Amino acid sequence: MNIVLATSNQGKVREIRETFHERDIVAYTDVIKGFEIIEDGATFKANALIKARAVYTALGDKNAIVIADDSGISVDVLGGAPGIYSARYGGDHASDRDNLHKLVQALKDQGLDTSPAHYTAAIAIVSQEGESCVHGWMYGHVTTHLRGENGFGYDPMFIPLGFDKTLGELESSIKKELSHRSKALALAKILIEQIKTLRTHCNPL
Ligand code: ITT
Repeated sequence: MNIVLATSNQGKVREIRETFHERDIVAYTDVIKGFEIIEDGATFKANALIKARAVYTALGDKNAIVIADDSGISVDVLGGAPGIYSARYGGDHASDRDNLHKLVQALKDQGLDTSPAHYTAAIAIVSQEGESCVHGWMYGHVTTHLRGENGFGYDPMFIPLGFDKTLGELESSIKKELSHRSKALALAKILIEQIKTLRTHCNPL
């Protein structure tokens, strides 16, 4: 079973691989040359489907099952920003660090050092059986006091509900239990199992 991840974000690749425990799960850039995908959808779902479709088409392998993750952080006092623009918040070619510091500054500009916030992940699955998309969320708050090196992206400023440490400080096993991505992947796994069952027991479409 070829499960291909339509992402070039190594943080996502690591977390998705840990969840699936599958050896035959590969990043698409390990199979074909990476290419730019224009994420011009208006929602996480639309952008996840855009990425999964683009990679499924580029692979040219009809048996592939392509998974894409579109995700981001939404901060209440900023009206939900950066949301779907999380990867580009600090500019078109911004690094994770640039984005993080821009968000810290945006909070400080409001005279605040914390706000309720949440992460969203939309996971799209594209295969010859069709297209689907599932979601997961993680609630908590953001702080301007960056702490820890674990995780990636905005994790050093995000404190999950019920905790007093950032995802940068918490063990990766805790993030795995709580995260938006883990919740969406749990649903995605069910759909992938159905595809596997269909392929094992039914005639090819
Ligand atoms: P791909 O499109 O290649 O998958 P990307 O990094 O551009 O990679 P997105 O467009 O989905 O992915 O942007 C997600 C942004 O949200 C990016 O800045 C991440 O750092 C951030 N993000 C998403 N999930 C996160 C998580 O679990 N922890 C920290 N930051 C996260």
